[in-house]
Amino acid sequence: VESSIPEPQREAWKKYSATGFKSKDDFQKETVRHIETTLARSLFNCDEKAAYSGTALAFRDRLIIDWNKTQQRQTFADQKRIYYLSLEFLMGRALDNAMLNVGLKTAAKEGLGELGFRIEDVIQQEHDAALGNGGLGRLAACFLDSLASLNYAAWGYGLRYRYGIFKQEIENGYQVEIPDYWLDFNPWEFPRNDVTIDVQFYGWVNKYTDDEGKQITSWQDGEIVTAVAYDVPIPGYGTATVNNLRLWSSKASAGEFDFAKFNSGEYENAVADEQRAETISAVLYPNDNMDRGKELRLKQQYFWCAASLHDIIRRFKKSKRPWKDFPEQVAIQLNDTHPTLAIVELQRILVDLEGIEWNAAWEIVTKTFGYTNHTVLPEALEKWSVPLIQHLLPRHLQIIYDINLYFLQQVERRFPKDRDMLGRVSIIEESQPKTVRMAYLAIIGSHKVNGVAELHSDLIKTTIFKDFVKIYGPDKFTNVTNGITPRRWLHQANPRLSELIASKLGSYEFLKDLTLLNKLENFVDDKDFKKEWAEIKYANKVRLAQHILSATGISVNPKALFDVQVKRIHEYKRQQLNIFGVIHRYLAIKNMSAEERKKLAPRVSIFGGKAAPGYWMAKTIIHLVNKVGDVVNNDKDVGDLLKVVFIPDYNVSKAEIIIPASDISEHISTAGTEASGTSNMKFVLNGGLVIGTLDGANIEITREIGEQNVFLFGNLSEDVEDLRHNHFYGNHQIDPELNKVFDEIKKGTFGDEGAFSSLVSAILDHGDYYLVSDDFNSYCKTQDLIDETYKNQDEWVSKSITSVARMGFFTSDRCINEYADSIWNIEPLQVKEEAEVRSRT
Ligand code: OAK
Repeated sequence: VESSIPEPQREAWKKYSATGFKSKDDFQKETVRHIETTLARSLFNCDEKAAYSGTALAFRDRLIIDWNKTQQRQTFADQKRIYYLSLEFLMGRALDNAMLNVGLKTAAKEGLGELGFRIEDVIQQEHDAALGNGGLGRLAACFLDSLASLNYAAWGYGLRYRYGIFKQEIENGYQVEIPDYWLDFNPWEFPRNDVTIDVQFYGWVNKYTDDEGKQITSWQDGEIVTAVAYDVPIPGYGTATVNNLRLWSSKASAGEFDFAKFNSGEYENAVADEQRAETISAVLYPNDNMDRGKELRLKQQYFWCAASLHDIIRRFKKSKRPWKDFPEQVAIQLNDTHPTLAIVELQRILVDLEGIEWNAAWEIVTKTFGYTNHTVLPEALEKWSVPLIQHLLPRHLQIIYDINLYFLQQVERRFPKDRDMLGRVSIIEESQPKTVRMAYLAIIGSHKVNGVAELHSDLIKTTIFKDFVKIYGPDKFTNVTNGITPRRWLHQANPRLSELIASKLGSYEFLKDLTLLNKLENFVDDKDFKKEWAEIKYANKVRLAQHILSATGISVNPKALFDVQVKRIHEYKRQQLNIFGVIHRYLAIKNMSAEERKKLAPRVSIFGGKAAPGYWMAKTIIHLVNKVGDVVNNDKDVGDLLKVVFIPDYNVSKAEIIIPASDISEHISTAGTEASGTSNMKFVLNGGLVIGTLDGANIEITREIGEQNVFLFGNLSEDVEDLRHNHFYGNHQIDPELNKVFDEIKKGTFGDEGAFSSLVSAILDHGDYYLVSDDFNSYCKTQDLIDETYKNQDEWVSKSITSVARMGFFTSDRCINEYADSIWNIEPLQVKEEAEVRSRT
């Protein structure tokens, strides 16, 4: 390609081609230039916001150079690419990450200092990119970081929501939702106005025979909405790879914006059409682990799948390869069932538009897709109503029925005697109205299905998908235990700990190979090291205490044990168990003598997390936490012994402050309900200990770091069914200590008891589905054990160091390599520039 350009032109380009800054001076020059010209500000009106903008623009320029080169390199290499389709990418802030990944944070820090700014203040000006709800979206963000850091040729595809997850405020103890408009200044995205794809909705299916006698199926007369690409550069750590995250924004198609209407004076109608189109990518649905089945959500899903697939195919076609090579060039990973329509869309393109025979097309499809399941909760499994799909995507519904027909024929041949099997595994549920079971469609259309932690992967094979194991055999199902990126969750969030570790290990190489942490075990008895370790935790707690004071007005003692539970609020995650435990502790303190009180380790119970706006129980839990806080925090008998704090608006950038400051974090879901959990990994990697049930990745964390370093409690997942049964048939006694907690709530100690009656009666009257009462006693006893253990600080710090040393397995780098190996069949691209040493600080 390059040789087709005449020599003189090439020379001229090369001479002026951007190289990017490499020093403090160049960074300052670029930043000041952006502030003065791009932003039209000066020394005299440059506030922190402008300093952030200038810095971000300078780093953005720096990234673009490597980004362009990466894209060129990947095109020339002509190898297989990975496409990660996710409706959520919970990225958080980008600037700090960009600085660290290109190895120029120190230069920026000094440079900004000389210009009169503290780098921490500048970094904090950035608005979080909060295009996700929780675990699933944040996992996608960690994966992008690992894919780039490991030099895989990978693209993320998502939606460019105008509004991310809502901002949470607390008023009188209640959650209030505020829209998150985040695009006022976003230097990290590049609108590609020339990269557009027209997506069709509605219309009807025309089947006919053409003049040459060919059967034609055409989906026609639909409404067209245009997808416009916005690209976000994803830098790898310590490598020249900068991958791409492509987010689609919807707008009225040029044809659709009705100029006839416009000219005939129907201005408002013309504008209304335009707004309807733009609505598709306007807002992220704020439900975590919950399916709501809204028409606009289905529109979002198809819009995004269709745009992404057409884009992928356009790229594939440039290689001029035959269609059968498609799965050798393209691997598409479905992040849960949200992108399942991509399976149907690819089959439609191959059969209807490319004229490929059904079976040959279907082979291409199934070789291309992999499906990751992220939950077994029934209320989260997507089911779309057949009439809705019929209306919105008539051709796709036909194809779904055909896929189902061929699948069921195959099943019938294999299992002629199992008469119920067909009904059980059918993609179509014979309900009123009929629904499409998206998980079944995803399994049938993929070559691999994976869960996200060992227990979870076993559970999907033995419960919700067990018939499919019979049909396809066990090899189609696999496990890839989740991981987290140590760049953001150790190096960026906890720079002092990262530095201390590097000083002992001799380099920052552990950030690329996390198993190197195991060398820390050599220092578990090193007094000075332990002292520094403890000092860093303390400093992080001081920082969090400052945040708590400014966000809530509550003053907490950083010497107290910080007990943290931050995650989406959900009954299955059991924040109610935690707050009942806190009330139990409060009552115990009230009953203690002065002597006994002296012996107790002071504690701060910290909660954070958003409730879905329509999830009443979750909102009630938030309300109770805040009301308990009001009482406990103002009780003179209690003083510093117990504080209860709800940190508003938990998000990625708050997590970066909260996680490094925890002594104990809570991962206490009903066994078998939390697919993996990933914050458990982040807390342990930052030297916090955990209290947890034998659920999700807690089990593997325990295996890696040792049982003596984890506070486990509660019933096992294999007992859950029987326990629920006992509740149902009245064979169950409520723990007397828990009853005392309920009595206190009913007495009105925490305000109007009616406000919390639903929480109490879920347990007393409605079968206690999440088994709070079954686990309460063991939970409280384990909390007492934590109090005892914390008193021996020396032992505590040893546990902390040992645990960190053994966390190597939980890097998302390991996880991505497993996907590459067992699902995508792809190797990383060699990157020469990697030899160029980057300072990495
Ligand atoms: C969200 C919407 C639909 C289905 C699942 C989710 C989700 O966030 N699941 C979470 O995925 C994480 C990443 O795999 C897991 O760590 C969490 O346990 C799981 O709840």
